[in-house]
Amino acid sequence: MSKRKAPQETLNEGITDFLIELANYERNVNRAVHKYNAYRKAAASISKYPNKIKSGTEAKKLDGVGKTIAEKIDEFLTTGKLRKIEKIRGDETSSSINFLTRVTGIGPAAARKFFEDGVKTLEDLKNIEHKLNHHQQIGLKYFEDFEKRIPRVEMQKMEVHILKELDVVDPVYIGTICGSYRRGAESSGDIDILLTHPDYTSETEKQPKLLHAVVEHLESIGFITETLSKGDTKYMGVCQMQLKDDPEATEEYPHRRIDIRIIPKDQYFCGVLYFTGSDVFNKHMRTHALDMGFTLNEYTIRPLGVTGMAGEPLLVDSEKDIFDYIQWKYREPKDRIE
Ligand code: DCT
Ligand code: MG
Repeated sequence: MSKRKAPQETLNEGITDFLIELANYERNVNRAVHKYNAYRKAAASISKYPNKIKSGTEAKKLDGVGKTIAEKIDEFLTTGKLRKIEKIRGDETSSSINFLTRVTGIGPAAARKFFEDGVKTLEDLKNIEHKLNHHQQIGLKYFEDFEKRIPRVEMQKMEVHILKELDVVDPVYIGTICGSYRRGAESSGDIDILLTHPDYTSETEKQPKLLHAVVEHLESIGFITETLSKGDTKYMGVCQMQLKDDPEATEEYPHRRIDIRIIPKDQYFCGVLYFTGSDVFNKHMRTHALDMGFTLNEYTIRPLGVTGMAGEPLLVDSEKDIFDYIQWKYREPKDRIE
């Protein structure tokens, strides 16, 4: 999961940028996840709107834009800024906590704790490096690199490279680079890879070896450079595209965040759907699924009985099957914004 969302390059980017800034403030400083979701949802629907918004009233017609957000849009359109944002930026507690959460491994709770202990800046973190856990130490070490978004051309090169190496480990693996890349984004915050293997289904035991074999191979060729966590089904680490694998490159590539998950074959498409996102789209789709009497998550889609109990997982052979079950028109990854 990446820390910072790409700035929106749309007709209404002034508005969507301030909504994302407010969203981050609510999540990181106030730990108000519902408000975070509400701001993200409004930003997502505004970013899809094809006209330049001229008033709060106009914006209010869109999904997820209520009275409070409409008022903020009016203030922004009239004065060119927002008092609430100015206040947040000017407040030391808020700006420090917000800053600290940009380090991977530091969530809102840890950030607040550091702040209360007087740790507020990158320098402060370096001085207490021994008190950071391994994940946070790596976050600090590569802070500048992880702040950089990954250009699509580099994502494409990594995709080719990773899939080629996956084939070396065992040609029967299936791998998909999901996340914003699969949605066609011009840049991505991290690399989200999903794997499956015919020997691994929800009926078999967990097969950590199938995940670890891939990770170890990518380490041995120097692509994966650090490990943040390594579980049975989920790996989090750091990778770097190497100059030897890219003859056209003129300078070293930054280090990038990489997440790899292995999913049972019969659950692969629910996984691909979930990890393609966006997160806002996923919430929307899950809500619609519930309205239609299904419960959908990253593993399965199951019908809900009259008592609200979930039944057996339904057979899924493609992403489209999932849309069909809930009677939704299929949406290509590039259209899965909100
Ligand atoms: N996801 C989700 N809900 C979350 C977090 C993640 O549904 N709270 C899903 C949707 C996207 C996918 O996981 C990968 O997450 P990120 O990497 O955070 O998102 P992204 O869309 O790939 O964006 P970025 O370019 O910033 O990585
Ligand atoms: Mg991502």
